[in-house]
Amino acid sequence: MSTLDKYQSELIEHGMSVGALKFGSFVLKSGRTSPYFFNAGLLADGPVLDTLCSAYAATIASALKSSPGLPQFDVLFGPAYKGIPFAACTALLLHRDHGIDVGFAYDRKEAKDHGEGGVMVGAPVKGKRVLVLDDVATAGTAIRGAIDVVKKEGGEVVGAVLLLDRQEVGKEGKSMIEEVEAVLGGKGSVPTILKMKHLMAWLEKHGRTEELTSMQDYWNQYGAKT
Ligand code: OMP
Repeated sequence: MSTLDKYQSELIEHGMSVGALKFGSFVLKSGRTSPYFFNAGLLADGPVLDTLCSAYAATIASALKSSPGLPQFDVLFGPAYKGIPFAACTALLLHRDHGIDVGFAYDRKEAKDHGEGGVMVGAPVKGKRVLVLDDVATAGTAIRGAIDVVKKEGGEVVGAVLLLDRQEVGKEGKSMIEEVEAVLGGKGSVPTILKMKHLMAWLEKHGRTEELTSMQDYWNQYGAKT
């Protein structure tokens, strides 16, 4: 069982207190029926944004120092809609708490056909090294979509940072995280704040046996075994 850092427990507990992390039965985008769901859109007050974006910033800062880890980057890209406030707050905290100064950018879901036009807002990504910041990844479809948006705009995606890696099988039948790392900078290019195993460790620590058993069953079916 994974060990939990204090900030990971805080994020899990804060997520549960605002209803963002729920246990039950949920049909996912991939069609899988999951015993839990993390709706990052509900991480929407000052204290929880502080907990979350401090964790994103610390995860990025630590991955930049690790080997294999994240290469240097110029722009943090938060895909619409949920990624937008998270990328903005994380860019601020990277500057304030870690002395790392980067731009931030996001896309529009519908391209603007007047004024400056286009789908991108914020720091230009063309010719820049970009780190994609996303919330939850299951089969990897959403994160790949975000990577494609940046590439189409001429940015070089050097890595991605996730709130939650659900540690599941990806679109190619391998571990989702390995599949995404393979299209980016290889091992270490997709650091994450939480993994499914951290949620299971939390459930075990708090004696929530029934939920833990459902999680284990789900992992046996869809978990990445590599
Ligand atoms: P994939 O595109 O399969 O990786 O699923 C990730 C997306 O599914 C996220 O961007 C969310 O839209 C949604 N999702 C969650 O937000 N939380 C979950 O716990 C699970 C999913 C999901 O549907 O898999």
